[in-house]
Amino acid sequence: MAAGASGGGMAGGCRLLLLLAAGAAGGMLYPRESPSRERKELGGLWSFRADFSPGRDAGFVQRWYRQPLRQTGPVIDMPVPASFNDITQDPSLENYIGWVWYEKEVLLPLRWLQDDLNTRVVLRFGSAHYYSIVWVNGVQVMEHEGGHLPFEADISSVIQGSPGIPCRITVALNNTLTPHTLPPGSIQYMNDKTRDERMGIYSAAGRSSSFAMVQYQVSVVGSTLYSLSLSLRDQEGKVVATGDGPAGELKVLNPNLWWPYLMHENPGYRYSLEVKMQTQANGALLEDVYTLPVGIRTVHVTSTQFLINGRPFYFHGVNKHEDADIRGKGFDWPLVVKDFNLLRWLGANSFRTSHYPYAEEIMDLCDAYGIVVIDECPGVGIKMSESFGNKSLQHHLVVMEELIRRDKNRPSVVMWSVANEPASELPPAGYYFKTVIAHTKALDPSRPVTFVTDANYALDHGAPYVDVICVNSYFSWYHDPGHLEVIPLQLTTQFENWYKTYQKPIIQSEYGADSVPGLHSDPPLMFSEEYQKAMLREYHSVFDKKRKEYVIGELIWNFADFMTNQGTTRVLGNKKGIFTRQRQPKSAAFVLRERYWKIANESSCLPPIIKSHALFLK
Ligand code: GCB
Repeated sequence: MAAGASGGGMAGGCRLLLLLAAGAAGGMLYPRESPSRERKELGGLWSFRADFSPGRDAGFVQRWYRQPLRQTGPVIDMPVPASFNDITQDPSLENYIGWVWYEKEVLLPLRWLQDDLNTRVVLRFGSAHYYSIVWVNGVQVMEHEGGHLPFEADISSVIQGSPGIPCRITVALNNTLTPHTLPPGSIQYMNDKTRDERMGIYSAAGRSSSFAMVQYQVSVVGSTLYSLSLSLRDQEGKVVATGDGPAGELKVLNPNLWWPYLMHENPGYRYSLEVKMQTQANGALLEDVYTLPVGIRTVHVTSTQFLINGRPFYFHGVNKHEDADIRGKGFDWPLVVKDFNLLRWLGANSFRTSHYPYAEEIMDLCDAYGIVVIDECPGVGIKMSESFGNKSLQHHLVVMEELIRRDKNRPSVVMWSVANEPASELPPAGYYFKTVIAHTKALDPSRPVTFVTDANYALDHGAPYVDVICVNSYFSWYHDPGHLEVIPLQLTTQFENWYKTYQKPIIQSEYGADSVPGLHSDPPLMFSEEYQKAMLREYHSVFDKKRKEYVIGELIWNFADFMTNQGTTRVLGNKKGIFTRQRQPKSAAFVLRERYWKIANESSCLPPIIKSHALFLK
């Protein structure tokens, strides 16, 4: 199976959103309820059918979307959000690649279905991996390429005028990856009779002085004659600035800045920007209201530092995955809150969304708790030379547009990552990353841009274009396995080579070792908990020297164990977690916890912070 295909499924869930006819829908806002907006969650059990026909095309030939799915053949219950691969006991589904069909019949409130109320009904998917076609009552309403990012369509004309009839939503979903998808992939048919060697691949601006200027831009669709008013409220509900018109600046006196967790006693401060639009339709006054949380902060990169609100910020954090037992990749509130509690316990102030955008609800909590995010697009595994061609490049640009459109207003997002470990030593990588990074900066000039490299510093064609060098290395694991003693020399050399070449700050964006929980060995041998701890200590002693110079962060690989394709380096998945897949700490978690709290206490101007098991206080 191609790497990445196991993420198949409707992970982000789908949402139905009611908007007024002339609602401020530009920019595909996250569906928040307001006096003018209602929302209906569509998660839960859906009917599901995988298309096992030889060409995987029976669903299209027989037009399964024209009737209830159960009438086309056998269906099973499938929870949404979740990965369909991980739910059943059927091995043919676990490794299934191709078209699968989801369907749900929904009863909508009567007032949504009347066509004379100027209501707009929008069907929205948070994430569906990888290619989706959606029908409502047999009418195709949208098509979207790419997982992890939202897409939506106005379905008012399809459903209005027929009250009482359930709204049947049918989704055909294809998880096939090709050299031109993001992530790229390829399918390998296991019908080779010879044995050979195979490779598996895989709105805000701010300042810290006595006032801040918040720039805004509102786009309105569906009306040209409207009035817009904006008010910015602080957390006490006091209006601190007002504005009108579709673009402008709000001046905030003595602003409360958005600070990262552990850098301030009140991290994650957000104002509420209420946008009100009024218009006339058919003689009636229509009003649409949307409230956006807004943080005020600045980000700057120098040749040796990463500054948030003018103060040096050191990333002591993790890389994560949206992954858990049973559900696979799928949004889950208990898991999300557990993970944030573990981040707090650990004293982590940041994470990278390796290797794809995470659910918007997770991003909301990062904004609220002050967890700093390096927001990564699904550009993982760009290894084949054909994945650097124009077709892939154009798609990559579109994905960056979708990601920035979704997350641009988030104070927690301090940097975009356009890829993870591409084959950036290949010559076409130069033009490719120059273009992707320039496009990203043009879309969002306010944030630095990077990609995560594991290429040799002297051969990397993409590194000249990044603002921060993010480098992954697995000394004593993938390189010189079992030899912990190589770490000090190799890691020091790694940092010095990158810095002397580029004079840009460096984040160790991945380092790690697998450990099977409960496996012990002294002296430390690979896969034991002791080996993982010893590897951490060796890395940390080098970080401590270099963070006095230009190393600005360390992100452990990985926060928790996670499932992968099978392989000789995998023991029921990747075991580089410092927590198990069930979120219990391994010995390494305690080592990291001591370290992160120590760094937080050293670099904070606050009184010593007490380690706490409590929830984030909000
Ligand atoms: C890496 C990748 C990450 C893998 C990790 C590993 O370099 O970026 O996706 O999971 O190594 O443990 O193999």
